[in-house]
Amino acid sequence: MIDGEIPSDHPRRVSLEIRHRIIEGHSRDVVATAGLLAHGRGEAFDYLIGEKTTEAAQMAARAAVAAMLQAKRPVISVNGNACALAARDLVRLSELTKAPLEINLFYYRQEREDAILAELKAAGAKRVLGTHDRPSATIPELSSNRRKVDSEGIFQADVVLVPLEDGDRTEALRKIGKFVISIDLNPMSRTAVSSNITVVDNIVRAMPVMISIAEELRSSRRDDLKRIAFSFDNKQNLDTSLRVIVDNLHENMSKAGQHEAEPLSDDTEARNR
Ligand code: PTJ
Repeated sequence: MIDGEIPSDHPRRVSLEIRHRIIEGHSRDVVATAGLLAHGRGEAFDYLIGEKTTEAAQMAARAAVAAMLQAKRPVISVNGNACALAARDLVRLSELTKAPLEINLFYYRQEREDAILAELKAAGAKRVLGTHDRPSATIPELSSNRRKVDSEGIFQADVVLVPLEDGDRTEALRKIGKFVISIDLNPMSRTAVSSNITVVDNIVRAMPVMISIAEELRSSRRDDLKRIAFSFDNKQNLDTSLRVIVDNLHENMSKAGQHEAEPLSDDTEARNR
């Protein structure tokens, strides 16, 4: 699909192009059917947040990268949506932070695992954990497919980055003592609320930000990284992100109010009838 069908001056071009990446990912088995719906929810929150990386997200990304760089065994969990939207960036962040990529799917099918593995390899990944031929362990707190994790990956990890995650899994990872970082456009989701650090941003924008922070911080001292990571206040971060949404809504309400107050010309009145 479909480049030619989105005019270059279309006001929603960027959002539509991202959407098409998800649709194409679905046609290649990378994205689950439910992933299309999850993306729609993300789009709605992206609209509310203003479709840009907020200052709060920038600070969360910094704390997140510091947490990954100071970790002894960081891991990046990859699902279908994350892979379709950010495969190359996931590989690059994995290299910079020495956090292996682990495929972990809610809607598991062997075809999807194969498709995601192929996509990550094509994006430059040399080693991918979580495939069916690897040693696995289970997270007892979880009943979904995601309870199965790689014995050398999430099972042993101290810090786990879970972009676009469902709430149960984040809570389960916290229960077994993992430090969880998520990327989630919805600051009210269970994932956002139960993570140690939530980057409230679109994964498409958040990943390049995290990569450039990783390039900047990667030779920092461990003590400094720890200070950045563990002094982060996620509750305040989520409150600030919600505040951005509320302010955007207020701004739009006052714009709508101005339109209402403008008298209609005769032409407009006739058209609206
Ligand atoms: O590939 P699988 O089988 O592991 O399934 C992946 C999905 C995403 C379908 C699964 O994890 C799921 O159902 O997730 P949820 O519970 O719908 O949560 C996804 C969260 O990601 C929601 O809070 C969305 O707002 C958010 N989200 C969606 N798109 C983006 C996003 N956050 C950041 N960037 C996005 N592009």
